[in-house]
Order: sequence, then structure tokens, then C-alpha cells
Amino acid sequence: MSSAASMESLILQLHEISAVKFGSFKLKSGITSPIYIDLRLIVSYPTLLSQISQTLIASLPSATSYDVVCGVPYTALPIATCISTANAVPMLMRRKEIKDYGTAKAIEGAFKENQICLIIEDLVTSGASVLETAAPLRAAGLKVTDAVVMIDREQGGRENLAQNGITLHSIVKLTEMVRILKEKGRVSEETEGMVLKFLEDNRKVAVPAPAADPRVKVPYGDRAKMAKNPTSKRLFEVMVKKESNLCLAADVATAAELLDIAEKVGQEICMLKTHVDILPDFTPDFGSKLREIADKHNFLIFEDRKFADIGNTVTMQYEGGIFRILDWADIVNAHIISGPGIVDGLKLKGLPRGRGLLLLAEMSSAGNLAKGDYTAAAMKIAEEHSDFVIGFISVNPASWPGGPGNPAFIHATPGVQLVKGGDALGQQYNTPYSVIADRGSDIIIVGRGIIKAADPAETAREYRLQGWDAYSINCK
Ligand code: 5BU
Repeated sequence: MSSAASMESLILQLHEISAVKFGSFKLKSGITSPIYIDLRLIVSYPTLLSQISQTLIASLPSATSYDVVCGVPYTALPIATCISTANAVPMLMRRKEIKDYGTAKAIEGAFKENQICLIIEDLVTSGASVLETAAPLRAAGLKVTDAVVMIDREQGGRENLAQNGITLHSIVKLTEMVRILKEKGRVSEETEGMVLKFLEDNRKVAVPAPAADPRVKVPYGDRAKMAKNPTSKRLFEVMVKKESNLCLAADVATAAELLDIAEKVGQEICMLKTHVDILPDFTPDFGSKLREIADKHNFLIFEDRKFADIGNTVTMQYEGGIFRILDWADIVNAHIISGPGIVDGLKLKGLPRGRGLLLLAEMSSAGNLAKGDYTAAAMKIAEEHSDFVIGFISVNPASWPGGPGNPAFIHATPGVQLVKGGDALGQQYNTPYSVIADRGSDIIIVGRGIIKAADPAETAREYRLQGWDAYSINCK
């Protein structure tokens, strides 16, 4: 069959199964359309499905090259599957909803960086769905240059995709399809006229602005000016001055060792993170000694206390006890499990001293429950207390709806080593580049990667350079 004949046969079959209907239909956008196309039905007609798949591939110019295919979920998934099996070309799948931010993969399947992925779609209107699928494929390192679609509604999709570096190939344009159906006596001239007028009136459908690319960094220096909290401002400034987005997690055996390593790596870091309750030789002057080193090397002190109680209790835990955290830590962090009262409690003590708070929006350990709505709640509480909350402990803010969000907030990410992996107790590691460049974070928090190294100072320098490079090359 010639390609024109096979295209005609497809169109007539789609009309027969009512995948293309004429009448009066209210579309998702609210406008009323005289034509309605629903290609989800084709899964019930396997011969037609396979014919569509073959015609799609045949419609590509012979020079089009690709290594893998990916269907836009959901309607095009079975089409992509058919193309994959019939042509022995591997397929990828994009997850439509990534609920498990941080750990779930956006793209399923095996691929290598720089492979070319052809996008398969049933129907293109503005091109927004194709762009939504192209973004995570590109973020994962694949190249997306072409998309092939059954029907082009001619409402701006081709142009919008071209602006994003994607050439659109279609089997048929909607106006052509209606003309063929009229010629074959399936629709009246009047209906054809109505559809053509509708298409003319709705020629350009606005594409929702693509989400800001989380890999493009607003310079830390600009963000220092946006920050409301003095500690947050200082942290951004220190980062710029020292060209460091490295925080050392100083999980060593004793206070003496902690002060020793702080002195050794002080030059390389913007922040030093403590767990003061693990130090057997803690003495009341620990805080002032650490502060002295922090002032000398210009870094901030973050006590990873993870407060989690009600507001009234945390005020006492923050200020009192033997550790007197409020006296020496610039920054502390808190879970939001107990609700926003915990922020009110800590703020009562911390804000008058100019301290800052990080909220635990995500965690790095396997199977943790800080995800989805919990993460979103942390963002909301942070916005409501932006004088005291300086940002988040996060793992993959690029995957949050809306990305890392307000640039006045800082994202600090634990679970970082030079090689991706984990430990025996659930810790999960990503590399400095992936944390800063791909996952949209600002600060890498590194513990054992540095303190267990043969030369911690030299290794800290290596982490600092990698973290800073990942930031600088993506800085706008
Ligand atoms: P590591 O040696 O680089 O795995 O140390 C990581 C540090 O970060 C350690 O002090 C943890 O307590 C801390 N951490 C974490 O690993 N994951 C989290 O989600 C949070 C803190 Br919050």
C-alpha cells in the first residue's frame, strides 16, 4: 500500500471505531470543539494499533537517527511498545507522577548518556506534553531531537517544539484528515467548514511556560541579597567568598578530634555540621572553642539536632541542657512532624540572636517517609516563616513540583560521596555533580567521604572543587 493509501485507510478506521467524532465537545481547556479525537481506544484494535505504529515509523525522513524510543504517557505507551518490538529498538518509559521525590527514577529503562531518544505521541496540540516528556529525558542525559505523532492539530505544536530543538513529524494534519473524511463521504461539507473555522480560530494554543530549569543557578551572591535572615545572608556570602558549597559533617569520635578536623579543613568549607550529642568529652567550653575556629576560617556552624517535639519543649532543648546549642550554633534543623508550632518555638529563642533554621523536607536514607505531601508542607511552613527558616535539608529539590522554589531559601543535601552508592544501614550517596547540577541543591554535606579519607584536608578540597564546578558551570 502506498503511504497515502495507508494513511487514508488509518483515518477511515479511526472514524469507524469512533476515535474521531464530530459534534459538540467541551474540551479540558473549556472551549467547545466540533471535533473530538480519542486515540486511547486503539488498544482494543490490535491490527489498527500495529498499522499506526508502522506508519509512524515509515513517516520519518530516512535520515532520522535514534537509539531508543519513548512514548508520551499514557495514550502513546502502547504505540511506542509496538514500535519497539516490531523494530527491535529499545524503549524507555517516563513516569508521569514522581511521588517519591528523591529516590524514584523519572525514566525507566536502560540507556547511556548522549543516546538519541525519539518521542512518540498520538496527537499534538500545543506540544506541551511532548516537552514535558523531553525535559526529564534530557535531564537524564539523553538527546531529544525528533518527535513523531499520528495527528498534528496545527495549533502551534510544530513551532513550539522547533523552538525547543525538536522537529515534529506527523502522519497527518487535522485539516487534511477532515478533508479526507469529507471526500470519502464520512462528514458533510458543512461539518468540514465548521471544523476548519474552529481550527483557524484556535490556531495558537498557549504553551504553559516550561518549568524553570533547576540546573540554571541564580548566583549565590544575588541570593544573599534576597535572604531575609542574617545567618542565611552570611552563609551565601561565605560561599561566594570561599568559592565553597561544601559542608563537612564532622561525625568524629571525640570533641578533641572534632576541633582538630575543623582546624584542618576549615579553609575548604562554608559550614561545619555537628552532632554534639555523640561527643563523650563534651565540655561547656566546646562551643566557644569551635566558634573561635569558625571565625578564624570563616565558616558557619550547623548543629544537626533534628528537633521534633512540640514548640514549648524545643525552646528548652534549644537553649538549655548541657549543650546550650543556641549559644554556639548558627543554624539548627527541625522535623515538621509536630506541625508549625516547632518553628514558632525555635524562632522565639533563635530569631533574637539572628540564628537560622533548616527544615527537613527530605532525607537521604532509604525508605524514609519525608516525601510528597510532607515535603510540600515543609515548603509551605518555610514560606510562612521566611524570617527564621533559611531553607531545607533536601535530596532532590529539582523534582519537587515547581523545583527548588524561592531562591532566598538554601538547599543542603546529605548523602554525598565521590561515587554513587550507600552504606550498610540505609544511607544513599549521590555525587557532588549530581546533587548540585541535576538535583538542584546548593550545599553538599559530606561526612565519611572526608573524615575517613587518608588526607581529609586534601579530600575536602577535592569535594569543594567538584561542588563549586557543578555550581559555576550552571550559573546564569
Ligand atoms: P555521611 O558520612 O556522609 O553519610 O554523613 C552524613 C551526615 O548527614 C550524617 O551526619 C547524618 O546524620 C546526616 N544526615 C544524613 O545523612 N541524611 C539526612 O537525611 C539527614 C542528615 Br537530615
